[in-house]
Amino acid sequence: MDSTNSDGVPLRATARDAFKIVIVGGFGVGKTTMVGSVSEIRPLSTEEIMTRAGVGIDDPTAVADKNTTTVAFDFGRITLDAERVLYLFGAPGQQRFWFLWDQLFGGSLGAVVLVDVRRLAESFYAIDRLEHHGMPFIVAVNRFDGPRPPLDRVRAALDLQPRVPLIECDARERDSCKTVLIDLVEHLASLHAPETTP
Ligand SMILES: Nc1nc2c(ncn2[C@@H]2O[C@H](COP(=O)(O)OP(=O)(O)OP(=O)(O)O)[C@@H](O)[C@H]2O)c(=O)[nH]1
Ligand SMILES: [Mg+2]
Repeated sequence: MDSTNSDGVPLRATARDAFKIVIVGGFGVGKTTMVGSVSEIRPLSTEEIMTRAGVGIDDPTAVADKNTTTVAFDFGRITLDAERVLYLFGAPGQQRFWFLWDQLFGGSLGAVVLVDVRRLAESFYAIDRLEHHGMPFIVAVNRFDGPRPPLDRVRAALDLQPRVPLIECDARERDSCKTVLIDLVEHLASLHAPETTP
């Protein structure tokens, strides 16, 4: 029997394999936006109005028109094919909720680290935690207005290993987000592919 969300694509009866993917990154880099853009079901989100609890901790200046923040996680779904679905979990970005990340990583196959180049340092913690967990990830630079440094400079600034894919995206565009997820799935597949001998 199909399980149908109130305003979304029904989960196919043939779906057998579910893969959990986490979208992680610093405060206000566009994680909730990405889950909402790409999810085929109305995403579950835990947005709350930002309060004074974040004053002095979070830096809202780079995201001036932002007045809500994720306090637990975002959840969405995308069907890959008849048998496989991705479940997307968007992590909360405010530092005071980072303790939730380790639980969110449980059972995840891989992660997307979403980055705002204006605040690169906020990505360090995400990369550090993923490396600590040994979880494969790719890095996606979310295109905000402002500077567009070349990707090789971003790679150097983040001290990314050569095998970690680094791409650009627009978290507001469904096709762009789909490309990010496909790149992650291809990266995961390449890590599990048997070594070929010349
Ligand atoms: N210009 C531009 N704005 C964006 C883009 N992606 C997101 N935004 C805006 O940036 C703000 C932050 O988006 P969110 O999706 O809430 O960010 P988040 O990473 O989930 O934030 P937290 O959960 O609070 O850490 C929102 O006001 C979005 O409308 C983008 O690609 N370009
Ligand atoms: Mg969010």
